[in-house]
Amino acid sequence: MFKKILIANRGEIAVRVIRACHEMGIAAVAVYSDVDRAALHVRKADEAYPIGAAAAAESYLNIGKILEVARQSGAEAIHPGYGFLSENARFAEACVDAGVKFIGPTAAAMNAMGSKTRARQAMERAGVPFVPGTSRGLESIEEAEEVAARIGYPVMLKAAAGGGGKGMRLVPTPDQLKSSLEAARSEAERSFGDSEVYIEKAIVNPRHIEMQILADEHGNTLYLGERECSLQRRHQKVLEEAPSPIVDAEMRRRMGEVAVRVARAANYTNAGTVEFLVDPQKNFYFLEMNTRLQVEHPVTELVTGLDLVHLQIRIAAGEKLQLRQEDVSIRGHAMECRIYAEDPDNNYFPSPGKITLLLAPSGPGIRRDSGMYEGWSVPMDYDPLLAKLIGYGSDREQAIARLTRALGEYFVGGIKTNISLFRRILADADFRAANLDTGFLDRMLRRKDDQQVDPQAVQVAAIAAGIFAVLGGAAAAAGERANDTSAGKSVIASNWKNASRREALR
Ligand code: MV4
Repeated sequence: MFKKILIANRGEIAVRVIRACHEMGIAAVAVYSDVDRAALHVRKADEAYPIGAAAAAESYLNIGKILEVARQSGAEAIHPGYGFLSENARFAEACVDAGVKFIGPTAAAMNAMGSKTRARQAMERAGVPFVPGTSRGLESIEEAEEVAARIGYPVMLKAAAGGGGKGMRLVPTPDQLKSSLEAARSEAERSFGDSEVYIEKAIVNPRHIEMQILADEHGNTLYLGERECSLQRRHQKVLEEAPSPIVDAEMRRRMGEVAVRVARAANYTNAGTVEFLVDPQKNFYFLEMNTRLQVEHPVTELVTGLDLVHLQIRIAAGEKLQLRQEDVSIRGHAMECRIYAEDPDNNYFPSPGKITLLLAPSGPGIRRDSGMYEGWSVPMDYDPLLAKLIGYGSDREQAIARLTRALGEYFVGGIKTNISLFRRILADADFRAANLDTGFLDRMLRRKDDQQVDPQAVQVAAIAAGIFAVLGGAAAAAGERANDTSAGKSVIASNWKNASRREALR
């Protein structure tokens, strides 16, 4: 087993991996950019090294710098977390060249999945079901018209180098095909430097369900059940759960076996995720494979009782999986809320700043994977994910009840967060009935009646204003500073202002 691992990441996922290292008796090496000197992952690691300026290209994407720290610190392996270098085949290759074990799949497996058309060709050979369409780039508008007419509208144009929704275009009718193809091509060229575009039949109102897989370096490949990830906005997942409310044991076995076939076809090792689109009739189609540990891995951990990061490290160290498929079982229900530093009243725009007060929930059935602490300032340079709050229960209802209770306990002062969004989602009748698809959140956010204020909330606000008026007034009378925590700064309280506020509340 490794004695020391470098974590080439930041935030909650770096903390998550450091925890696994410590549980396994492994020393953890952190790297940090200029703005992350005081970040939580730096504090929790056994050693920490600066790697450059805030811009990710200078630090967390800087392959040379990170390998230099690995050499200097004597780390034998690197865990990339998610994002940053986690799916970069050149980095995986550079690790091999530097004699450091990359905790993840090989560069070859990443490359096999990197091009969507190449992945489709491989899956065609492996007999994996995918959405009807082409498995190579479109040569001409005539070809596009011919294929679209054969598979039927609506169709979807996708960039071969894309993924995660970038460079994708929905074409509802034939008259829009030509302009959409031109637009998709130029967007693909601009975003990926590769104008290859292919065509698929569009699935209307699909669910997004993904299967976790795990493969050791001795030919053993397992599936660990699915995650329902349909609640997303602008291709950003917001809430995930396991198991999917629509997947029964038989469908899980079929999806799992397909996912294992996908992984085997790519000679895949370590942890990976096979994404499926599921239509309203529960037909499922291979979409793409994510060659990393995912943000939402905790829901799988809670329902399987397995620690995915421990298993990743063991696999990378060359151990054989001690687990057989029949040992994997799903128990209970787990649900994850992604807590972002963003402003619900300003179209969920990022809201960096100093965390002035932090009251964190815990208690039965609650797991919190967090990268923040009170007094820390959220930098504006990275993804605004602050923490993940995960609820677990014996069934979906209990998981929702515990999560709702925990969200009520959560208070993050000084910055705006999307915590209130989850209270709305968890209270939604369609959500509770598990009527979900990838359009759910947009529909919920557009609904007017949902946005009307709760009369009780108005009373609570009035009471809070009253308390502020009295306490703020007292502070002003004593010539002290009153804390205006909502703006994250101190203000001199004005006796005049306080007097008029008290008047207004009479
Ligand atoms: C689709 C689709 C419908 N039909 N493909 C979006 C992300 C990218 N990885 C694939 N995506 C989609 N591909 C066909 N043939 C609908 C989506 C899609 C989607 C997929 C998963 C999760 C959320 C989504 C939101 C909008 C569209």
